[in-house]
Amino acid sequence: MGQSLQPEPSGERSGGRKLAEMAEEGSELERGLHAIVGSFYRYAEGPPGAKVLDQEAFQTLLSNELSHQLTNPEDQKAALDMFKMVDANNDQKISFDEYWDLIVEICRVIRRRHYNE
Ligand SMILES: [Ca+2]
Repeated sequence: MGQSLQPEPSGERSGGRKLAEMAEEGSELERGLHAIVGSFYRYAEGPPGAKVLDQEAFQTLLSNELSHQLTNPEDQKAALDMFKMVDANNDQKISFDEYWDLIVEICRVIRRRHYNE
């Protein structure tokens, strides 16, 4: 509440705690955006700047975080098909950009289902 959009003092930028606090205090949309990004990093592994989801991590994310959006998240074959579809460059890993494309697709489905557009 009452927070301005002024840049934070540089010393406080690096800490993840500030981000976590913002995620709790923000609007519904802001919290949702934090949840989208945070969900990827909760399951992704690898060096900073190159974190990815392997097939197992992707499947865990699907069943833990997206079970109501997908027809059959527990179905191994369906999850594998989904993995192949989302893995656009076919390197057997899901990058943040590929994950983002999945989120966009899910948003389109939500729009169709709930707003009939
Ligand atoms: Ca990939």
